[in-house]
Amino acid sequence: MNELDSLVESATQLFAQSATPADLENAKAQFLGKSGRVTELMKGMAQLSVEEKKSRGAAINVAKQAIEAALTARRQALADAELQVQLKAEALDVSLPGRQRGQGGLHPVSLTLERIQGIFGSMGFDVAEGPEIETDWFNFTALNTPEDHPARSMHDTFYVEGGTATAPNLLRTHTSPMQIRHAVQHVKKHRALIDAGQAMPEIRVIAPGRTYRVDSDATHSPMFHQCEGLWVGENVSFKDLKVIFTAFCRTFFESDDLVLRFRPSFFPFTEPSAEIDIQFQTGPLAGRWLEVAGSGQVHPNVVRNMGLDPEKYIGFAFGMGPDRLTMLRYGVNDLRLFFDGDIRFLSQFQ
Ligand code: 2NM
Repeated sequence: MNELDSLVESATQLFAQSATPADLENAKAQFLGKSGRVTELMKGMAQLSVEEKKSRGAAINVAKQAIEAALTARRQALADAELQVQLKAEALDVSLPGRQRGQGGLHPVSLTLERIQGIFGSMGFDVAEGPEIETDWFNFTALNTPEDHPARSMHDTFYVEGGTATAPNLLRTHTSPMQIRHAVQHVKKHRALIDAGQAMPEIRVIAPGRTYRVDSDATHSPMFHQCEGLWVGENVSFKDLKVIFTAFCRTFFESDDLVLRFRPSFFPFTEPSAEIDIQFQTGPLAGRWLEVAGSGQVHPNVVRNMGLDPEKYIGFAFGMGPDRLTMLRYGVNDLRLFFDGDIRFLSQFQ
């Protein structure tokens, strides 16, 4: 191999060993730069004759062009490689499934409220919803709760700013105030009938919603749900309460042999009053008495506050906790899980 061929070969080799464009440009300078090997060869022709210069010059030029071609090829190869790396890094996997829009769902307690409304709706009950900030009158006084009753203290009830004889200033501690509001509306609507001594259409209503008490542990949340029921007419009895509430519990828990127990109790707004316990005959809770509601015959003072004559109108009322019903139905043992907002817990009820 002659001197020029080996020069081309060593240039090509050095270019091939250059791993980056910067290395390659350094390698280029060694051959084609101002004091590079090719330039040196050109300078070395100074003493040659014209004829010799011609042939030597042509040969050097061939070698120079070969080196330039090798350089161009290597530049292109490095650029291609760099592009491949970049493409790989920025690759978009079009086979990946797209980001799904999450499927929402109802909160387990909302599912229970819907269930309660459906069952009582099928038995002819209206649904009444109203304010969560109430007046002292609707929340306590109208419900025959005495001025010195502990529930009225700041230890048990959340009071808000303001508040006059009529302005709302407490967070309702139960949904019974809504029963009074509904009854008053109903009586107003049928006033003429009532005054003419004719039969008023019965009041049959449930009041579901959020309620608030100063209380917080595994079984009490400062915000909880209630659903109260009211049935008032001229001929409504405790027997009707037993029939209605038994049918409700058996339907709600999908258990035909579920047994109820009415245990004497006390509420300011009912007389007589009873706690309602249920007992499953089968399943994980079988045999235990579980308290699910309070109930009673509406107190004459409360009937009067509805705008009705307690000598003529009688009724029963009950109040239950949808949160507790949800815990029993699904076997949840900590009430706080419902209100922590953890989607991993809540999504199990969809
Ligand atoms: C309960 C227990 C017993 C109740 C009473 C009334 C009203 F408006 F008629 F006075 N509504 N709800 C009642 C009665 C609520 O909850 C444990």
